[in-house]
Order: sequence, then structure tokens, then C-alpha cells
Amino acid sequence: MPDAMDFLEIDALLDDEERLIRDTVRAFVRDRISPNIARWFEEGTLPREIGRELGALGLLGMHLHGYECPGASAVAYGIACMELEAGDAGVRSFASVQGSLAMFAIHRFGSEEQKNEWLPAMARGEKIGCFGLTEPDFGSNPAGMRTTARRDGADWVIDGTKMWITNGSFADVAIVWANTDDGIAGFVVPTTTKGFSTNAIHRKLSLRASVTSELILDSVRVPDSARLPSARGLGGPLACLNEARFGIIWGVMGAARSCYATALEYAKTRVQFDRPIAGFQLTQEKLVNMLLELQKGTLLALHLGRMKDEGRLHPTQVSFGKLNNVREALAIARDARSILGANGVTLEYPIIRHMNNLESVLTYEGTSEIHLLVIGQAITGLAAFS
Ligand code: TGC
Ligand code: FAD
Repeated sequence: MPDAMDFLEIDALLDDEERLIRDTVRAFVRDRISPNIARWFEEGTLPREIGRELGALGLLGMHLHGYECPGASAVAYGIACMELEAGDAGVRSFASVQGSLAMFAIHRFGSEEQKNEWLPAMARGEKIGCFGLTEPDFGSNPAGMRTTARRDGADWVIDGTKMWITNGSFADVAIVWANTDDGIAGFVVPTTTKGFSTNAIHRKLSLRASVTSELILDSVRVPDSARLPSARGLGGPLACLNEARFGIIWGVMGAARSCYATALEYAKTRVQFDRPIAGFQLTQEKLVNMLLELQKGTLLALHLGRMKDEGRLHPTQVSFGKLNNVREALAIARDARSILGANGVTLEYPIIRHMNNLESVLTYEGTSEIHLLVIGQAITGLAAFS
């Protein structure tokens, strides 16, 4: 009989190294994240030292090569994201922002000096990075950003506000995207630079075990050596987003797996009307639909991962994965929540935490509507953004 957690034997499609990474990250989540996460979520914190722990496991910038980065495959990176998010999306977000956004920006677009200065320390989790693209008035449409960088002698002076920035308040370095006379450019800004400040965003009911901040840049002066020399135009930050979106395609299947496993176990033991609720047809319909989408979404992630490793994954295919897998993970979480009845609304079980987290994941890294329109443009040739 097929395994209820791996009905299609997807496990058999992984190689030994990929299974080893999965087991290592799963054990870290079991021992370090799961016993603490409900409390962190309730308190609205994520301990900063998690950075060094993720670094020690080789999970920061893990698919980047050189500069003390592990140089793992895209699939291995995806598997790590899946296991981290089975713990909590806040932990996966930490790794995504550090590795796929901040480190990737430096790795892809930075100078040798920038790479040598930041990447090894960031891979070890000694230095933490954030990625400032979104602004209060420009979320889905970053092309309109108001943050400016103007030349002043040999320096640049940056003014503006970035909003909803993961890791912002405890970052050592911010990748800041700003408009210049020559279009959008990226800057590597140490957070100790005069004029740089942050405000933590409180009262979130989603992704609570993650620091989210406003970044204020008030005449922040940096030398030209802080500019990412190879980043030109909006394509720069969007290239970084492809990397982080890829991790999300996998990550959300981890959250969905946690919800499905919890609901399945609960349904087998919870008795109503003198029988386990798993024996009711309506519960079985929910569980089976959850299993179908979980397995299909995981296969999709693996397929896209293999394409990425072969160097032929197109950004619109990343949009396909992000749109589908986040949408289905949220549907799985909602059905799982209902199976637990009243118990489903407490932090005693992981489901409502995952469900609330997934609302942020649906919105960040491009909303579902934006990814739908990206795919719509790809198949019709017509852009419907504006
Ligand atoms: P458009 O004219 O289409 O493109 C401008 C330039 O960018 C190129 N491009 C891409 N390059 C690489 N990858 C992609 N996915 C790309 N998409 C477009 C494009 O070829 C063009 O290049 P060039 O050389 O011709 O200039 O741009 P547009 O202004 O029409 O916007 C397109 C749109 C709406 C798809 C884009 O703006 C978008 O993706 N908006 C969503 C914004 C977003 O996702 N923000 C995320 C912020 S970071 C975040 O959320 C982190 S959460 C972290 C966590 O905790 O995990
Ligand atoms: P808006 O762009 O105002 O969109 C509101 C609604 O309008 C959405 O449903 C959207 O899909 C819809 N909409 C907008 N335009 C269109 C259109 N053309 N057609 C149809 N519908 C449309 N950003 C960063 O730069 N760095 C980070 O580290 C980061 N971390 C985040 C962490 C969290 C917890 C959250 C919640 C957000 C984070 N973000 C970050 C910001 C995130 O990327 C934005 O919230 C997202 O891009 C959407 O922007 P917005 O919130 O301004 O919504």
C-alpha cells in the first residue's frame, strides 16, 4: 500500500545527497524550531542566533558558488526550503532573504570587493542581510519607486523609505534599490551608515516569527564602491526575486505537508458519533484533496528544480510554480484547519500558524494576481498590468 505521506513515491526521485540534506534540515527543524516556534510566533520574535545556526548547516546562500557558499544544486536548496517551512515560513523567509535576495544580489551583480567583504560572513550567518525593494506606495509596481540615489562628487546620496522589509531591523547590510538619472540601481548599504534607520512593524497576524521593518534612508551617503556595478534597471531586483520565488515553490509544500500530516493524525483519533472522524466521507474528501495537491505541488517543485539545475527554467515558469503552490498550500491549510474543529484555531497545533503565514507568502515575492498576469502575458502576448 502506498505511504500516506509519500503516495507517489516522490522520495525515490531524490538522490542520496538530496535525501541527506532533507534529513539534516528535518532534524534541525524537529529539534530546534518545532519545540519553540509557537512561543516565538506568539511573542512575535525570531532569535537572531538562528542565523548562525542556519549558517553552520550550510543553508545560507546554499545554491551559490564560491566565497564560502556551499554551491548546492537548486533541488537541494528547494528541499531545504521545504523542510524549513514545514517548521515555519518565518524561518524559511530568513534563509530566502539572506541567501536568495541579499547574497544573490551581491553574488550576481557585485564587485569582487563586495563579494569578498560580505558573502563569506553572510554564508556563516555572522552578518545578516535584507533586501529593500518595496515602498509604502509601490509594492506590486516597483518600477515607480520614489527612493532616489543622486551623485554628489565621488559619492551617492540615497533618500527614501522602504516598507515591509524582512530582517530589516536586525540586518547588518541592506541591499537598497533606488532610482538614479540612469535608471534603477542597487546599493550595498551597511546599516550603521549615518542616516539609515529602521522601525519594526508590529501587530502582524502572519509571519510573526519573522522581523519585518520599515527602512528609512535620510541622506545616506555611500561611496561609488557601494553600488552594485552589474545591476541595470528593474531587471536587477527582479532577477533576485526569481531565486527567492523558486524557494517559495518548495517551501509552501513543507507548510502544506505539516498541515496534512497533522489533520490526518487528528482525524484518525478524534471520535464523534462513536467513530473516528477520518471514517466520514466528507473528511476523507478533504484529506484526499489535500494529498492530491500536496503530491502534485511537490512534483511540480521537483520538476522546476530539475529544470533550474539544467539552466532552462524561465521566470514565467517560476511564476507558474509560485501561483499554483501557494494557492494550493493555502487551500490545504484551510481544509486541515477545519478538520481540527476548535482545536484548529489554537497554537497547540501548527495549522493556523501555517495558514496565517501563507497569507503573507501569497502576497510577498509578487502577489498571486501579479503571477497570474505574468503567465497571462506569456500565453497571450498581451500585458494586462496597467
Ligand atoms: P517589465 O517592463 O516587465 O520588466 C522590466 C525589466 O525587468 C525584466 N524582467 C525580469 N528579469 C528577470 N526576472 C524576471 N522575473 C523579470 N521580469 C521582468 C524585463 O525583461 C525588463 O528588462 P529590460 O532589460 O527590458 O529593462 O516590468 P514592469 O514594470 O512591467 O513589471 C512587471 C512586474 C509587475 C511583473 C514586476 O514589477 C513584478 O514582478 N512585480 C511584483 C513585485 C514583487 O514581487 N516584489 C517583491 C518584493 S521582495 C519580497 O517580497 C521579499 S519577501 C521576502 C521573504 O520574507 O521571503
Ligand atoms: P499592492 O501592490 O498595493 O497590491 C494590493 C492588491 O492589488 C493585491 O491583491 C494585488 O495583487 C492587487 N494588484 C496590484 N496591481 C495589480 C494589477 N496590475 N492587476 C491586478 N491586481 C493588482 N518587500 C521587499 O522589498 N523586501 C522584503 O523583504 C519584503 N518582505 C515582506 C514580508 C512580509 C511579511 C510581507 C507581507 C511583505 C514583504 N514585502 C517585502 C513586500 C511585498 O513584496 C509586497 O507586499 C508585495 O509586493 C505587494 O505589494 P503591496 O503590499 O504594496 O500590495
